Amino acid sequence: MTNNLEAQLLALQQEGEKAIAAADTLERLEELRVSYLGKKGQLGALLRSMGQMSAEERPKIGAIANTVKESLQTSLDQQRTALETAQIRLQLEAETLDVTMPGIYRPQGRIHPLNGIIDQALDILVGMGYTVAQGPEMETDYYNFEALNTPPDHPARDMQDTFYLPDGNLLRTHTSSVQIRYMEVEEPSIRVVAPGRVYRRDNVDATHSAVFHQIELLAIDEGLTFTDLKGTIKVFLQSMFGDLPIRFRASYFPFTEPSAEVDLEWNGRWLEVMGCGMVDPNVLKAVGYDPEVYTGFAAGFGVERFAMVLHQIDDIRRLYASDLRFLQQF
Ligand code: 2NM
Repeated sequence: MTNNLEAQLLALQQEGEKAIAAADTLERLEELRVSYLGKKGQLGALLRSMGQMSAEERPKIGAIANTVKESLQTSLDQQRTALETAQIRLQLEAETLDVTMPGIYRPQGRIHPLNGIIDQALDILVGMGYTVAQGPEMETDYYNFEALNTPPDHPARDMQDTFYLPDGNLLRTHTSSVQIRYMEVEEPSIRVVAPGRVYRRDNVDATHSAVFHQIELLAIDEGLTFTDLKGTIKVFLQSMFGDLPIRFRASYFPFTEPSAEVDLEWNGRWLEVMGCGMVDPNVLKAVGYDPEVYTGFAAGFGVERFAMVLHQIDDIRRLYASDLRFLQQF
């Protein structure tokens, strides 16, 4: 009886230690603990049969049972530590970060000088209450010329000759066409600024490009005068170029009367930087405004010219060449 129980206990220990050593997950290890040492486990089941033993056998078997229990518990603890260590090692290997690896080179981007000028000008004008408007680069003859007091036989069409498309449409020569579209859908008072790409049939050289950028501003209201035009342009140019002298020189545009060129004194020379004028009554009539009630002023300038003056760029073509050695200077 005693020998049998003793043999069973030792067999349980052997079998248990083998199973524990073979356990490859913490879950499996916990199953084994419950199976051998748990309340309803195999060791407990064997000990319950001690009840039938004699008084002198009991302590001996009890001592053996304790050894078995401690031995199994030690094996469980060791295997748990081994499994946990292995798990941490795997995790560390998977999450390795090599801080000595070379970085990925990402060149620093920059705002193109033309976009820089556009941003700056729009910031100033929006600050003065103007709304930014855009329109199509492909236009009808009406929006680019007719509505701007420039009928088909007008001599100004030569000066601004453009690219005509097979369907009779054309590439806009100024963003005034955007102003016409804006006035058609809005009522005074109007404060609008139209930046955008424009086209001229020009021979390309250091100061001319067939495609360039313009910003035009327009104000329509009751009682606007040439004085309002002068004040607006003075504030705008001084915000762009600093507090420099400016002068107005009489000029001509089909869509304004009177018209003027604005010169800026820059490095001791008078430099022509803008065109402007009071909106011609014919333009107001074309968009359905009563010229007896409303007056307005408009002005426009070339973005490339501003960029060339402000950044001392000698050739307009540099602005389109996408040469990083040039662009990285700004
Ligand atoms: C300029 C010069 C003078 C102008 C006129 C208009 C409109 F639509 F109201 F008639 N918009 N822009 C204008 C007038 C533009 O640029 C040199």
